[in-house]
Parts: sequence; C-alpha cells; structure tokens
Amino acid sequence: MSPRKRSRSSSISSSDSQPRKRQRSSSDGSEPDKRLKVYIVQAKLSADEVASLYALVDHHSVNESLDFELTPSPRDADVIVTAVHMRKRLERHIDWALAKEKPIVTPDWLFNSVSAGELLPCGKFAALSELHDETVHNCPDGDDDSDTAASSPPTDSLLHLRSPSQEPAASADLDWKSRYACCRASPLVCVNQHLVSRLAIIRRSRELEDDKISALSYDHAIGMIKSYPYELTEDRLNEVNSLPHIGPKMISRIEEYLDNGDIEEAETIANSQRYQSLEAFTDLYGVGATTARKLYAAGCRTFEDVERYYGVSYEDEAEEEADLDDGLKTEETDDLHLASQHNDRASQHNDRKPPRPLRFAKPKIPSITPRVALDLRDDLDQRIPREEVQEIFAVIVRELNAVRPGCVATIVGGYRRGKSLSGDVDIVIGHPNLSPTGKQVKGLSSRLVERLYERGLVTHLMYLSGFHAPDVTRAAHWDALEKALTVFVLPGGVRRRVDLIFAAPEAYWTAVVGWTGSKTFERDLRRWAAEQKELKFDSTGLTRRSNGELLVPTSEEDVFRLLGLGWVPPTLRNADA
Ligand code: DCP
Ligand code: MG
Repeated sequence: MSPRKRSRSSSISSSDSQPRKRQRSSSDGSEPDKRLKVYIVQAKLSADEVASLYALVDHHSVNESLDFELTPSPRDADVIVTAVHMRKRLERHIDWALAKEKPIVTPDWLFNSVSAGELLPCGKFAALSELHDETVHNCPDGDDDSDTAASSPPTDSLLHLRSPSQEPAASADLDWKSRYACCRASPLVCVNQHLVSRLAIIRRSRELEDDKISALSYDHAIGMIKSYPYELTEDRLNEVNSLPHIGPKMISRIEEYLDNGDIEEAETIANSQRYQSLEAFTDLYGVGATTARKLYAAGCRTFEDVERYYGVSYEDEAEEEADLDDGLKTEETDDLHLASQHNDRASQHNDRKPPRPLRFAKPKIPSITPRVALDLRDDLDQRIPREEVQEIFAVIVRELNAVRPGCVATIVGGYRRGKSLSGDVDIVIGHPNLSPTGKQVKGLSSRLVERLYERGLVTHLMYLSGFHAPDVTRAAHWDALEKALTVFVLPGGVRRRVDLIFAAPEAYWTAVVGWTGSKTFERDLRRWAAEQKELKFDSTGLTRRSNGELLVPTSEEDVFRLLGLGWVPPTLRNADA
C-alpha cells in the first residue's frame, strides 16, 4: 500500500524546514498505513450519535486523503473521538499516558473533516483543553504544528456540519400560544396525542375528499394542540378556546372528545369502506387523492380491483413508456396521474419552473408505471427503522464521494425529527466548494443516480430534476436545487423510497430546513417569512421580497436568525399529527 498522501500538500512542502508531525501508526513499522484508524469513545454520546459516527467512519473511504476505519483499540488509533471533556471521565476509558500520545478530538472534527474533504487541524477541536497541545502535535492533518493560523477550519465554506450532540437547546422565546408553528415547540408525541390522532383522521378524510379549506383548518388546529403543553381537561377549555386557529367547531370536537373519549365522526370515517379504500390506494406510489377517488368511482375497493383496473391498460402503458425519452419521466413529458405525488412534492417545495429534461445516454433506469407501483407496494408500505436509514445514508455518502469527493450530506425528513420509523429517506447533499456557485453540485444528481443504478442500489427513478432555468422573478435562486426521487435497495433488503436533494452551497441550509419538515412547520415558516418579515423562504433560498436580495445562511441556526426566529431543534418541529 502506498504511503498516505497528505492533504494540503502545498503547506507541507512550504514548511519542510519546520518540525515534522508524527507519522501515522503502521502495523509492521515500515511505511505508514493509508487508512486513518479512528477510535470512538461512546460515553456521553447517544445511541443515534454513536451510530451516525460509526456510519460516517465506516463508510468514509472518500479519497486518498480521507480514508477512515474504526479500530476497537485506543492504542491502535490515529485519532480518538470523544464528547468527554473532563480528564477524570476520560480516564475511565483511556489511560492518561496513552491519551497524551494521541489527538483527542470532538466529533465535530470528524464531521468537519468530511465536510471539508480533508483532514482538518485538530487544535480547534481538542476535546480536553489540558490536552490541547498534545492533540495539535499528534494531529493527523497535513499541517505543521507551529502554524497557528492553519489550525482553524476553512472559513470559505458554508458547509461546516456539526454533530447532533452539539445542537443548541431550544430557544427560550418559543411560545405555545403563537399562531405560527415555527415559533412553537412541537414534540413528536405530545401530551394530547390520542386526541390529535382522532382529529388527524378527520383531517385526512377532508384531504382525500378534496376539501382543502377544512383540511387546512385541521392542520392548524392539530399544530396548536401538538404544542399545547398541558393535558387537556374541562378546566382548560377556556384557555384552549383563546388560542389561535381553535374556533367554535374545533372546541365542540374537543368537548365531545373530553366527554366520550372519542369523536364520533372520526370513528365513522375510520370504519367507512370509502375512507379505507382511498387511504389504501394513496399508499400506492404516485396515486394521489384525485386518482384514488377516480379508482373508487370506477368500482375499485381493494388492491385486487386496482390490479384488474390497470391490467386492462398495460398495453397503453407500454406505449406511453415508449414515448418517454430514455425512460426518464420529467414534469414536462409526464402526464400520467402516477406523477401526481412527486409533482405535489415539487410544488410544495416551491419549484415553480418546470425543470429542464435531463437525458441519460445510458443506462435506462426504469420509471414507475402503474404495474410497477403495484409490484412495489408490499415493500414501500413498510416503514424504515432508524438503523436502516443510517445504513442507506452511509452507502449513499460512500457512492457520492466516489462520484464527487468532499461532498457533505444530511439526513432530513421525519428521521431528523426523531421518528423511529420513516416512510422514506430524505437526504440533502451539498459540496463545500463555493466557486463557481453550484458547480460542484450541478449534474451530480444524474451522475450519482447512474452510479447507484449500475451498482444495483437504485432500481427505479421516479423523477429527476436539474437545476432550474433562470427565473426573472427569482434570479438569485435559479440554480439552487436538483432532485432525484428514487427506489433504493440495500443488497438483499426491502426496496425503499429515497429522495436525494442536491443543493448549491448557498442553498444548503435552507434545503436542510425546508426538507426537515414537518409539513405544517414548513408552511408556517413560509407564512411567517412573508407576513412578518417581508421575506420569501423556501427550500431553495431566502430572499427579501422588496428587492429580491438573496440572504445566504451559513448554518441552520443562521436560517432561523435571518428569519428573526428563535432556534427550534428538529425534534421539536413535529407540528403535524
Ligand atoms: N415537505 C413539505 N410539504 C409537503 C411534503 C414535504 O414541506 N407537503 C417537506 C417537509 C417534510 C419533508 O419535506 O418533512 C420530507 O417529506 P416526506 O414526505 O418525506 O415527509 P417526512 O419525512 O416528514 O415523513 P415520512 O417519514 O413519511 O417520510
Ligand atoms: Mg421522509
């Protein structure tokens, strides 16, 4: 194995006369190992944090300068990662004499090194202040110890990721009486969750029946109840009555619930054939409420009926497919109703311009037809446990970095809000290189998807958008996001929906906020921005309404700061049922 190539080679060669850093440990004492051995001290890290660090290390064979592997022994480690900051606590896990021989860094060093695409100097990330100097000296980065300027992470990048353990606590300003979900704390499970689940049935029925106004009222009311901090009782009705979005109709629902422990209409809806069929049909990928109602009107009640319904049109379907260039569906070419779901999603994320069609010269990645959607149903119906989300993420990050080294990525969606089971995996992908804007990310969606398909990891592609054509009303945002909505499968695993969102650096943090959700939280962010701040917010960016000026956040907290909002941690953004 060839000696590991040092990152920042220019700074190494320019400082040849300076004291040399320690060589990486090697098994046979001859030449240094190429891979960087990482030991993770689990103390003070949550199970999720440990899992994501393991995934990051395990799968970060990024390029020659970033190639990690886990080691079970601190003695063999080239770097020790820990959230422990006290000597006494660390000594429970690592002998002090050994600790002095190793760089002891916080998880942020790992996140930021991956983000920067190179090993960063350790000084800023020393986990114990009393081991700062030893950590700097033993650091595996390519820089010289004496160069203090080099011990800061690069300042030209917007994409310094942070480990979840470093996330700040919720702002003290959050107010459960606010009319905006983005100003309230909404936990995954609230104290009145059973009531919320009953209201959610009525809300869903309104949505399925295309009663948008009523569905929106329920969204708002459910959001208020999610943030209400007390168990609802008769004594509290007056207080709840005075909350925004809770009108007389909602109060009568709540009263009924308090009297009977349930809401009759919710019960009736849940037991109705129509509701059950429409709910089931919309579980089929691509079938929205309109198509579900159409199927029901055509006499379909079960999936077998739907199979029969589409069975007669398989030939038409084949013809329609043949019309689509290279099998790739785009918003422009796709008028199949099965596109409704991703079209919904695209519009919800305010992608107002239809994307340019992208073409694959090779290979042809299958798209979703009614028959395929029915075939996928058993797999896509199954929720995804957190561990598998992490595993999928790690594989995608590995492949991503093979296509374009130095990329960063964040799992967003329900997973990030703390859901134990997710409907799909949503990942925002970016590259820290700012100049020229978006260049490192542009075209990445099709390249990554092709690679995943070639490796059998992606089986279908429902939708692929490129960066948008310039839009005069929104010039600054025009090329901010690419998207690939895919069916992904780990070897021998269940097929899963995976959405990949590629963001230019200046749109990375708005994309992270915009895709973390929940839906009502996002809607209220947009409302807040427009009504209270004269700003336009969506996942592609943040602009001043008056002059179109683009505001570029440098972190997720910065998005909240620019919007004049207190920080809401992802796990408190669960404003939907
Ligand atoms: N989103 C949105 N509005 C929508 C749909 C989605 O703002 N109508 C944003 C917020 C969502 C995020 O995108 O949280 C991801 O969408 P998903 O449909 O994947 O929803 P979740 O990830 O929240 O839940 P699930 O576990 O079902 O995937
Ligand atoms: Mg999701």
